[in-house]
Amino acid sequence: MHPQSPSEVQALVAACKQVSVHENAPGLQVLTVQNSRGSARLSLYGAQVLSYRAGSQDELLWLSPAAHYHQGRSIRGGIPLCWPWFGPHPSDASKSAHGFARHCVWQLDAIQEDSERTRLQLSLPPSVQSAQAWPQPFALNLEVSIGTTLQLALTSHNLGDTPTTLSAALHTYFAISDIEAIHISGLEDTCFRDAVNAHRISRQCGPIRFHGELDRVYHDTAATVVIEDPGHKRRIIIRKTGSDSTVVWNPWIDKSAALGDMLEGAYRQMVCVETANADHNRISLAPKESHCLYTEVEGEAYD
Ligand code: TA6
Repeated sequence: MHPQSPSEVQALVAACKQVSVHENAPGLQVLTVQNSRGSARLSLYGAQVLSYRAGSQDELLWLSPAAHYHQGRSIRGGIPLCWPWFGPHPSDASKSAHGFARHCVWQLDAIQEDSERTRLQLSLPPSVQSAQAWPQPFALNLEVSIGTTLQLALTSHNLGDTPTTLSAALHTYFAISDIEAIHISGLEDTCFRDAVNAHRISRQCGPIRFHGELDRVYHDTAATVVIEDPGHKRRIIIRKTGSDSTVVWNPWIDKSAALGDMLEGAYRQMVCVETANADHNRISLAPKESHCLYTEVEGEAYD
C-alpha cells in the first residue's frame, strides 16, 4: 500500500467547503478547518491538532512559537499523541519517549461536514518504522471533530492473534493567562504518581495550584477536569471516556529552558492536562479487540 501523496490529500480537501490544506514545512501538510461553530488546524505529521477555537472565543490550545516542524521532532504544543507507550519505552531506553505515532505522517481517510461540525478521519499507515518499533500487528485511527467543542477519539486495534498492552495519552497543551493564576479542579482526593518527587504516590488535597515544576500522573480517575482561569475570564472543561489516568504537567523555568523549543517565560502561559491510560492503567487488548481513548474540550467564558 503506497503512502498517501500530498496531491491525494489536496484532492480530498478540494471536495470540501470547510477544509483547506497547505505545507507548513517541506512535505508537512497542515489542514485548516473553519465552520460556523469553530476553527482548528491539524498537522498530518503526527495527526496533531495545533490550534482550536470555538466561534468568537479565544484560542484554547497553546503552541510554542519556537516549535520544530520537521520529521523526527515533536511539535511543541497543541495535542501531541503518545502511543503506544506513555513516557519512556517500557524496556528500551533507546526508543523516544511517548511512542512513535507523533513522529509519523498520518493518512487523511475522510472528511465529513455538516452545519454543526467538521469531522476528520485519519489513520496511521503501516510502515517498516512502526513495525520495528511495535511488532504487534495493529491499526490506529483518530477522529477529530471540530464544532462548539473539540473532540478527539483515538482508537487502537489489536490485529494480532495474541494479547497486547499499551499506554497512551492525548497530551493536550492548554493556553492560560498565567500558571500561578489558574487552578485545576476535578482531581481532589485522587492518588497520583509525582514525577517531580521521586515518583512517590500521594493524594491530591484540594484543587491543583502551581508554584514550581509539576508533573503528575493521576490514577484510576474518569473525572471531568476543569481549568479555572480568572485571568482569561474562562474555564476550560476537559471531559473523557476510555481513560483512567489524567496527567498534569507544567515544566516551569529550568525544564522549559532545557527543552529548547519554548521561549523564555512561555511556561507561564501553558499547562498540560492529558487524557491518558498510563502506569497501572495501561490498556490490555485481547486479539482482535479495540479500545477508544476519547476527550472533549470546551471553553466557557464568563463575565
Ligand atoms: O506528560 C508529562 C511528560 O511526560 C513530562 O514528563 C514531560 O516529559 C512532558 O511529558 C513532555 O513530553 P514531550 O515528549 O512532549 O516533550
